[in-house]
Amino acid sequence: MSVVGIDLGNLNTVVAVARNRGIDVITNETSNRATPSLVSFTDKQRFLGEGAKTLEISNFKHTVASLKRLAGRHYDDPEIIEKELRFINARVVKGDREEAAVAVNYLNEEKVFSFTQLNAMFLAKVKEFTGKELGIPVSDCVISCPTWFTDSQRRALLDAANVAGLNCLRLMNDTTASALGYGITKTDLPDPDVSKVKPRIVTFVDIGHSSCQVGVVSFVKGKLTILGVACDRNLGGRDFDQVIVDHYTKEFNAKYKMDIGSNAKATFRLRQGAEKVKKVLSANAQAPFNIECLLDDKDVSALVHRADFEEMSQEMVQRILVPIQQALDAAKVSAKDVDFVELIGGTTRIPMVKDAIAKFFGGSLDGENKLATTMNQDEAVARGCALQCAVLSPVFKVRDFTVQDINTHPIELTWDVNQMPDPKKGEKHVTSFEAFGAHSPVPSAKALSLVRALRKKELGTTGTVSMNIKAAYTSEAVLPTGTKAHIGEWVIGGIQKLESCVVKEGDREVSSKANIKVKAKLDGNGLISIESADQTEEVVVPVEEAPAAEGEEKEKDAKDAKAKTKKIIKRYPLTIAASTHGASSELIDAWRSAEGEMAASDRLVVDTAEKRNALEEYVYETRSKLSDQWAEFALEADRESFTKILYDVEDWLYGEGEDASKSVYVEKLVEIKKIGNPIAHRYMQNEERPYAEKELREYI
Ligand code: ATP
Ligand code: K
Ligand code: MG
Repeated sequence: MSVVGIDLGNLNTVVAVARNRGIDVITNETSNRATPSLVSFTDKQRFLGEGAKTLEISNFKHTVASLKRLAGRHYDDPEIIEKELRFINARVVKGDREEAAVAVNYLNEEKVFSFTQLNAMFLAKVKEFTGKELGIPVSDCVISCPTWFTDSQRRALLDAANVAGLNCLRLMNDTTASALGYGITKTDLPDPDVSKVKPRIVTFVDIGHSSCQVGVVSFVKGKLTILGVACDRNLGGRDFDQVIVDHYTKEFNAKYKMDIGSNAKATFRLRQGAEKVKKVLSANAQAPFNIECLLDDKDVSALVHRADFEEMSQEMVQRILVPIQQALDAAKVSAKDVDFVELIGGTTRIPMVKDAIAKFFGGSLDGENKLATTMNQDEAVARGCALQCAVLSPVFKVRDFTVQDINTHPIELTWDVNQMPDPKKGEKHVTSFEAFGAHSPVPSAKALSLVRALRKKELGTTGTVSMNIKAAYTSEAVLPTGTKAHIGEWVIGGIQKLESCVVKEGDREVSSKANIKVKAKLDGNGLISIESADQTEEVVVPVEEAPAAEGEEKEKDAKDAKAKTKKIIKRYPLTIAASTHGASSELIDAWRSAEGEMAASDRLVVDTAEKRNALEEYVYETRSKLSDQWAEFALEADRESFTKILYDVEDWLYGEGEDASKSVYVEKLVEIKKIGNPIAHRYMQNEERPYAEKELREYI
């Protein structure tokens, strides 16, 4: 069984696996430890990861980036227009479920794919190259997501994993993954069994390509507790690239009399160049900024000094300190109580960023500081996910390590007390309750006791009624703009009018109400669900006849000892029907079969190219052999006619046969081998070398 951790980055995805020796990062088909998170569509096939990267410019409009960020987002989300579109070259449209989707040309047709599907395509690729490297099919995995991801974004990623055929055991917050990797490998953590020992406080600052996340974490031997988290959802490496782009768009426009902004591809190439410049400046005082044929066949060039870049980025560097302070505040920890600061993510390589963080914690980059670099900043998240997968996997034995995460967005539950409230009696329709507050521990569960008034008219023919429980974020203000507060709705069905719940005045029934016990859970994925719902009633039963049957709880012995009765709580399980942001099982199935078809069609394209290459190779090799080592084993006339046939096949390959099907190439090769094989055979026999037979077999 596979034990895989996937750091699904907005720019790069890193995959780590747990093996007996420890955690290894997997290399992809081009031997890279990080895979570009991209999907590209062409008339013939899809290209995923590395393949898509090579098409980013030539197949500009049909190569999709920012897969993770746009998953589970609403198309009308103002943040998408304001903050995301400039980083996506493909056309973003509204999907069937009003979610963000793209319209691309694929197999000569315009196709719309939701970002859930795009993530599924990409994850399927990750699954494939990881499986190849491991030599076993991959299924169980843990995938990372930003701490600030909302319910709908989390469900989109889980749906994507599901469509890709991955069994995602846990969606793990980025910072928590890094923290687990840190904690489980350190052997010198304070031991809570030793009295008066203070936990170690580490702040993790992860600045990737698109966002910045901070976590303040307390460690003792065998346990980590996330004390506080905060983030800037819109601050990452791409924003540093953007300041260079903005500056040099102006400069090049003036210097070369061009209008870079009018051309999306030119802007994109400038952005790619800017990223390179930014990276060079992390290690050098200056960097050349050259792009050939940027626009109107004109080359552009400049020399960028680190000091200039730092001046341009000053404001952004200050912004990084905001979530750091917020995370400390949430954790109720001061900067001086922090023992170490671990830097994660590519953007923390910028010296100015490092320096600002060092200073914030009372040091400096040149002098003493709290910055620790005990983690691989590019691989820490993937490694943490692989460790979490190992912890969850039944096939692996890992040292016990408890992870206590934290809830970022407070969630309230709302339910209808009464379908038909009577305002004269002061009855209200709904009641609500903040079930999972900000900074409450994750995972956690809450038991709720609800009362649902029953009206005769409601009971209808079935004799039962239902009630709705809704979950929503308490405040939209803390959510990514445009995120709806609504999370999900659960219909609790089968509520009956039990005799014991009827309130009577004499013989007249005044009212009746049902007592309901519900268990709500915020699980390890950060998702809320209603786990169980029961209707309860208190009944008095004689002691002798009270069986300890299933579903019954002993309450307390009734006071009246003479009567020998006691009260018990009877539970009647209720039905739960959930409707959440996740895709329906029908849609998941449809996406799965579409993915299967696309994958098969991609494979066919690759196989066809292989067969075509085999034919081409045979033509060239045979022709040269005919005039060389095979020459004396065929009559001149036969040689000539065969050579002619080979030339014809070559012409066909570059003409009519350019785009033939796999079977046509296979048939053609079989056909010409029928002519070539007897000559090859005679040649081999003559050679009479001990390995001739073997070689011949290989040849045929
Ligand atoms: P996110 O976490 O936002 O989803 P990600 O995980 O894909 O994104 P990382 O791989 O952590 O992001 O970091 C990529 C970013 O780091 C890019 O913006 C890249 O330009 C930047 N980066 C990488 N190396 C350097 C460097 N030497 N100097 C400056 N920036 C760098
Ligand atoms: K990454
Ligand atoms: Mg990242």
